[in-house]
Amino acid sequence: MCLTCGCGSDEVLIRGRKPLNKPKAPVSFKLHRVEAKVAEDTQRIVKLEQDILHKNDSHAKANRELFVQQGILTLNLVSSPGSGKTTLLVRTLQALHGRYPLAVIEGDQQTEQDADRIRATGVPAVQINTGKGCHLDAQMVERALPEMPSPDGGMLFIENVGNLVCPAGFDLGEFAKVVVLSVTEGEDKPLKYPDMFRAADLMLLNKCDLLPYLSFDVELAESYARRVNPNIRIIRISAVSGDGMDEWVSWLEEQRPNGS
Ligand SMILES: Nc1nc2c(ncn2[C@@H]2O[C@H](COP(=O)(O)OP(=O)(O)OP(=O)(O)O)[C@@H](O)[C@H]2O)c(=O)[nH]1
Ligand SMILES: [Mg+2]
Repeated sequence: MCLTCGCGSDEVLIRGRKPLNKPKAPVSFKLHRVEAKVAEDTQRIVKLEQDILHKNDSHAKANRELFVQQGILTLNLVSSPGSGKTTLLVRTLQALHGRYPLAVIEGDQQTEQDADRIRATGVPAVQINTGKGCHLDAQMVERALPEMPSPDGGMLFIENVGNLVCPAGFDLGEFAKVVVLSVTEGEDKPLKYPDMFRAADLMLLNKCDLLPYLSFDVELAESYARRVNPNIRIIRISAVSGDGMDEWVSWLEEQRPNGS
């Protein structure tokens, strides 16, 4: 259980254990007391998780209402650290600059480096540092919004903290989650971290320029993503070479409230 983020699970499964030796003595009274205490703690933790998610959902609802009112297409970019979210965003903003009002919220545990990279494109960016936190939540986004010009009628990109687990559970009020998987991470990530790929509408398979140097099997990775989420759309892309950028930009434009 991660109390920092409330992403704990009661579905923990430990595989490949040695068979347990049956205790010779009957189960002691002490063991019953330990079991009762564990059950009580589990109940308390589940309640805490429910409270955290309930509170998050009410802020997410308020954010979503605001985005709809102001005609802002908001995307939540999620991935492992280093898959290329900021590099992709910089290139995307360059492609969209001057066509729509744009803004970015950056999430990292520490530093303002990603927000600085975004600002260098001329697009306003607010950096949220989560400290020990491993994801953004809806209240953080709500607090960041008044700190920059609202991109009314345009697009707001939220780059989540690099983490393929916790951000899956937190609605920020976005229109859709976009998961970035880079080809250096291995094909198996959709199967190992299914919640994230299930929560996303689109997967950007990034760093495709590196494929000639790797043994990464693109079809296999895509079939794994579709196994956990049959409706996921996939775009092969490279933030460095620019391949796939046109398809990604078209996808973004199709998602706008008036679809252009
Ligand atoms: N070859 C190649 N490198 C890339 C591509 N996209 C990003 N990179 C490199 O990958 C590294 C990480 O990129 P970032 O954009 O900082 O990744 P990120 O997902 O924003 O990282 P965090 O914010 O730390 O989670 C940098 O060295 C980028 O230059 C790509 O398409 N191809
Ligand atoms: Mg980044």
